[in-house]
Amino acid sequence: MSTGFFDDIAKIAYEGPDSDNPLAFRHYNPDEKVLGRRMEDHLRFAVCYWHNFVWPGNDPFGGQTFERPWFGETMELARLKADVAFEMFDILGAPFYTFHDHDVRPEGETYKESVARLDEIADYFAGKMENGGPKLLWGTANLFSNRRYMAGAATNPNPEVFAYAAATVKACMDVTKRLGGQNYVLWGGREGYETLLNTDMGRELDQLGRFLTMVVDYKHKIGFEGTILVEPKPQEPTKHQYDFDVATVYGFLKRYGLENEVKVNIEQGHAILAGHSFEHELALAGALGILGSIDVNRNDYQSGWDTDQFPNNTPEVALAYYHVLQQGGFTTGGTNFDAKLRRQSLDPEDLIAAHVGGMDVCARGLKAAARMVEDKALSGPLEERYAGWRDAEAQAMLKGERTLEQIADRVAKEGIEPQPVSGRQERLENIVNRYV
Ligand code: XLS
Ligand code: NI
Ligand code: NI
Repeated sequence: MSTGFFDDIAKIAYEGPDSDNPLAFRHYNPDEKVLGRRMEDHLRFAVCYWHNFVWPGNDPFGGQTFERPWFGETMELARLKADVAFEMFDILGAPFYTFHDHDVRPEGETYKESVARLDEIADYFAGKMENGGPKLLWGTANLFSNRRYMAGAATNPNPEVFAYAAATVKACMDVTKRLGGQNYVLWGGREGYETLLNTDMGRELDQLGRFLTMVVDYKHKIGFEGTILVEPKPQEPTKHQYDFDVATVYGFLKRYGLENEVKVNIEQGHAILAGHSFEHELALAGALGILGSIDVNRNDYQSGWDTDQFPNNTPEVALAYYHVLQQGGFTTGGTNFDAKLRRQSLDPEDLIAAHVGGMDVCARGLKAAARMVEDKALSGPLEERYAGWRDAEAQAMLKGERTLEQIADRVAKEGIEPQPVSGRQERLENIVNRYV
């Protein structure tokens, strides 16, 4: 039986670009083939639990603005929340969802009670996931909201907090595996510092390295086939977060020997906070072989906060998917809407409209990116730019078959004097604009 929360909003259908129905897809057409793969299988959309069903609309200057019938700390309300959530996944035709333990059940008085409640709600989810229901893109543990984590989880100066966090992650991995989750995410919300005056950075990094190593060991022990993903973010809530950006995470993984075990979940807003573009982070992760999944959203470019708005900039999204496609597309990863309404958007319909718009922008971006791939619009010029490296002598230098002295001899003997060529940036920008 329906909860009635979404009233008479019907399942969203694809109606094509000319439709004037505010609750229809104009671009997202799940079965349409893009580069030989169904659009739904390319984009692998996930709806997140926390922004939609947990956040009350507060900001630093004001409290709750949303009034939702499931707000409250009982298991009965947690089931009502699940009923509404799965109704929304169904209305949107979202193939996946994501959650933190903290989002889906009230925390218990003890660790044991919290785990029992998580297990109970996971059973409830399992029932809703049967018969073609949505799948779990990833699960994660909230290791940042409770005051016990104020000085970090794995990086806490108190080993009891480290142990509590480890126990909590174990329980969340168990549930993620049981629900067939395709990834497990670790975002280190408070794994960082507020001030170096009370922080031993080397020690904290070693704690984090140990923690992640145990997560990987446990994944293998229980035969979890999903991918372990770390989600970089430079700051907020801490002043400095250890998983600053893709480059920093890669260095960290290398140091602890985890670079073949762990990939990254890259979020647009976090890239911006780190002073990068989204495509910078995606291209770098691709180059390093650790691109796993994306959290799509957008930050306000003036405010400087992680505003988690729904994506609405097609050219930006197109370049993001271009880099995803360059990596062969998603395998276990997908497109998670880590995005929330503005606090004045009170209506149930706002929740649906926000996702419909976001899904359409992503679909448009994907289609534009696919056409650029097909036409070799960017890869052609790129190949040409590096064409000199195909030369046998150039290859010999790269393979380590030449020394500095040998190269110096050749440059002198052949009288090599390199001539600069145009980088053609504006011409390439014009090309991209023809597609988006
Ligand atoms: C917060 C993060 C968080 C993760 C999951 O900024 O984006 O929502 O995606 O813990
Ligand atoms: Ni975020
Ligand atoms: Ni995120």
